[in-house]
Amino acid sequence: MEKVFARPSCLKDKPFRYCPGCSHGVLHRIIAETIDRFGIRDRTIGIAPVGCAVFAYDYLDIDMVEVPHGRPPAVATGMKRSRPENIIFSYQGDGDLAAIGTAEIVHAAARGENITVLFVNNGNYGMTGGQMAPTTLLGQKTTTTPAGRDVRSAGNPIRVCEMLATLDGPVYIERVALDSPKNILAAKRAIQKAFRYQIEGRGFSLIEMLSLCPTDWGMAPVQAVDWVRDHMAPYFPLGVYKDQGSAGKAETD
Ligand SMILES: Cc1ncc(C[n+]2csc(CCOP(=O)(O)OP(=O)(O)O)c2C)c(N)n1
Repeated sequence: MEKVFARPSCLKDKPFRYCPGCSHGVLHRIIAETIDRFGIRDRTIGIAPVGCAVFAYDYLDIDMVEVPHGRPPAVATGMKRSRPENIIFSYQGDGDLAAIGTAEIVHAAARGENITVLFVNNGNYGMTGGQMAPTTLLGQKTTTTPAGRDVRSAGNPIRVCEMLATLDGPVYIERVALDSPKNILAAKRAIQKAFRYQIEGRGFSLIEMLSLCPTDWGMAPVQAVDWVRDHMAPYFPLGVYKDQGSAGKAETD
């Protein structure tokens, strides 16, 4: 009998502790499948800061480093420069990457470091109970914006892909969503491409993933799927913002 499906070798055989409908488990699987696909398990190092990403070490059976809030691009820079044979990816939430770590991501992108950044945009600070993040939508209720985010006091949400795509440093920037099987497959192709570009030495890649956080959004998972499609994606359009390596071969599922 032909085997058509198997657990990725670097995904541990244990249940995820994430909330129902959370996107982190989906992303963990995609990362594990990508590492298996390229046969890079022995030389891949993941970097996770605080935030729900901190649990990734518990599921991905690879070398993982935990770093302070917002600092993954700085740590990734040092690791990649000192050990260029390793494949280095960061796994960052929107509070991490777009608030406390804004300086680090902007400068790592501007320098064009040969690293892969996986950016989980779930519209809030998930781990600490759903506070406003830079990506919280106008009008969106969070624990720190109980009446909805107000532009007069909290400013506008930040579109990270669009902002970083203005820099000369990055090679590849794409925004995807983890809200449907079709979009998850597209996310997998984007992540594979970003890893391939690093393996080929092309430079800095960032994949932003619109992700579900039903618990902190106060929604059922099915409502959260609708929220991503109807509210997040119109403000954060999916698509490729920069791809300077597209002459390479296309990814397959
Ligand atoms: C320097 C520092 N400041 C604040 C915190 C508290 N803290 C822990 S997780 C977190 C928010 C993480 O949100 P995000 O990066 O969006 O990730 P998510 O949990 O939503 O996946 C904060 C503020 C901390 N651990 N360290």
